[in-house]
Amino acid sequence: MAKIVQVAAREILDSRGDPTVEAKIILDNGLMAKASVPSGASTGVHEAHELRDGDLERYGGKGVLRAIANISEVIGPKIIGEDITELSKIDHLMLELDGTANKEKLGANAILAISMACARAGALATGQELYSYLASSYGFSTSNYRLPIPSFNIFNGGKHADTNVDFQEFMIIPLVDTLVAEKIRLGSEVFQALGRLLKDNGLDTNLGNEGGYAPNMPSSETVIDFIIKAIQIAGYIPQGQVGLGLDVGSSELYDEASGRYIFKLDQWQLTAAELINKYKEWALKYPLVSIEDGLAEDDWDNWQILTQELGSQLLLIGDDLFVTQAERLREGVEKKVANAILIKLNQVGTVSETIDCIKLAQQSGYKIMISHRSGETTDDFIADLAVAVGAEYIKSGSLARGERLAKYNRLMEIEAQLAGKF
Ligand code: 2PG
Ligand code: MG
Repeated sequence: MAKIVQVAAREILDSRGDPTVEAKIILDNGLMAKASVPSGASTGVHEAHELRDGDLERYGGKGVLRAIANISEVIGPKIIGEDITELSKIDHLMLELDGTANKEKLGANAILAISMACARAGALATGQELYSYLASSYGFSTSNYRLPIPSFNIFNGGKHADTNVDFQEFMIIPLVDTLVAEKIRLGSEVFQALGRLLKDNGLDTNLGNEGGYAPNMPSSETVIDFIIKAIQIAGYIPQGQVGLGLDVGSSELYDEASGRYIFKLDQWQLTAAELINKYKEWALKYPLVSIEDGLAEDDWDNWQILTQELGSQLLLIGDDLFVTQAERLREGVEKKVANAILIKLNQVGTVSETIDCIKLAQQSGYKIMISHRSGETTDDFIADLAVAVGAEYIKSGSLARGERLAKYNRLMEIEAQLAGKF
């Protein structure tokens, strides 16, 4: 089998113009694969460590030259000569080299770039598509692929926009049982309708970090009202054909001192119990399907109550809560907290650990939503990952901006390939 002969890395820029890591693996058969890693804005405190230079002379301290050096000087020499199909072993070697609990020595950005590039190189070396290679390498079905339902973030707020909207993401979720390409068409048509509607109402149609519209708004509820109207204008039926998803990003809104969730725009200062009541009210009033990070990352007790109250009705997705780490998820399963998990490769830092977490979630009956980050590259790895593991959902932002569409376009490519059409 092919062996690694060369490992390289460089600093590239992500969709916010901040530096990030791209890695390259060259094999002894001459094949080459690359991968690049994303970066979050509303990061959970329990995420793996993203190594940045801190040298204020370059990129305001956000450079990643130390992570790059760790790849060429530390990781490279260790993995050169390894069989490329031994992905778990390579990931394990990097964990050993790092030796810390949260990858702060080498950086999760350095480790993940190599982990992903190795997966890609392995797929090339074995003549497979990445989704099929990931599925077979990690023991998932390679005959019954399921394409994930996209959750499109068409309105951006919170840390992803410099506006007055506190909720981070307002998503539309196609509920019709059809091709992924048709779900993407639906998403695009609603997105375009929302743009026209905002414009007709004198509102700004500039885009936020994830490609959704990001105007200032009179209240959080008016955002939902506009979206529902856009669904109808585009010719679809809210609830019947399209549901709504929210990422509250509530860890960012939680005030430690008062124990309250502060929503400035709506002038709410809510206890967890009051916020849960708000969600219950909205679940009755709106075609709500999912709430992500409805409560803060360490508010386990209230998460339990939220799950008891709404878990049978809604997808309650843990993002900052679980940070794609099996340990945190295990605690959640024991405490009966949430019923779905957001999966972000860079929250944990290797492909193998990501897959371990996905397997634990699946065994525990949790639904999977594979996710991008707010700072992205055009790398479309997560589309293949979602198909490989049979994830129920994927989110990759809106229906605009190349780095968001790279993932949706790849999903459509996979769908066409599986149908023998491309
Ligand atoms: C989230 C993500 C992606 P960020 O909170 O779910 O949408 O945002 O990458 O900023 O953490
Ligand atoms: Mg989130």
